[in-house]
Amino acid sequence: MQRALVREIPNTFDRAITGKQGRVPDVELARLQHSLYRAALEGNGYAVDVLGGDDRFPDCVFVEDTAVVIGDVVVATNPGAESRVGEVAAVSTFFSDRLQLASIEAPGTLDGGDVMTLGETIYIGRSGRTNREGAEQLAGIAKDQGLTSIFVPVDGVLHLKSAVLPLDPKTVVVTPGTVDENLLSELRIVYEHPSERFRFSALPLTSGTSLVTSSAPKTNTLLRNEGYDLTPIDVSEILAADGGLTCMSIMY
Ligand code: CIR
Repeated sequence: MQRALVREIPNTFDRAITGKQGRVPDVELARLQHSLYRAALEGNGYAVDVLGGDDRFPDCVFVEDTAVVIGDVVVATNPGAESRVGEVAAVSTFFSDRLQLASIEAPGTLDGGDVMTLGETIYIGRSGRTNREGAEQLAGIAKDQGLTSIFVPVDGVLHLKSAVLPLDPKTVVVTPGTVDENLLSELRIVYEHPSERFRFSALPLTSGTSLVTSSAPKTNTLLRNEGYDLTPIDVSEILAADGGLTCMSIMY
């Protein structure tokens, strides 16, 4: 059975890191939205494991950034934001008796939001959070698992997956002008609607539908017209903290 690890919203979520000046997430609404996200995963056949939130770490709900699963290996990251480094321990402990453990070591830094595995290729964003050493360490681990790495410089956005969202193993939705699209030449690109920049996020599920953000209705219509089955959900308070749909779970 497909499983997903999620982590609850801490009481301190209104102090999560955000580039959106003056927009403070509403903690209670975020909790409601998070519970609907969990229910959507369960409704689509996932067994959901839940770690408790930790008030010392306002961003801990964004569990994706703390570990990357590649085959039977889970790579504990070294997050690029100092305030998030302590989030990793609980996630590593969770996986320690389930998968083989590897880790990104300082001076390498890496956030899981910069990692996108499609088929036999792993795209690693080189962002403000993921430095060259971190990207190279992950590429080495991925190579041992038979995957080829492509480094993608990411500028002006938080993570690779803030701007490039997989929909299926061959297709990504891209926010125009954010990455060098030559690096994505193995993939088919669909563009986020220009009036919805950074409001689209997607999480393809094994049931065949993709969770998508209801805040990007024009992009969603475009994708439906291409035949994608979409399940829109409202995650306004998650977007307010610069999160999206991939970042709240680790599939394993
Ligand atoms: C941060 O700045 O680290 C959080 N406020 C948002 C992290 C989002 N993570 C992700 O999309 N993978």
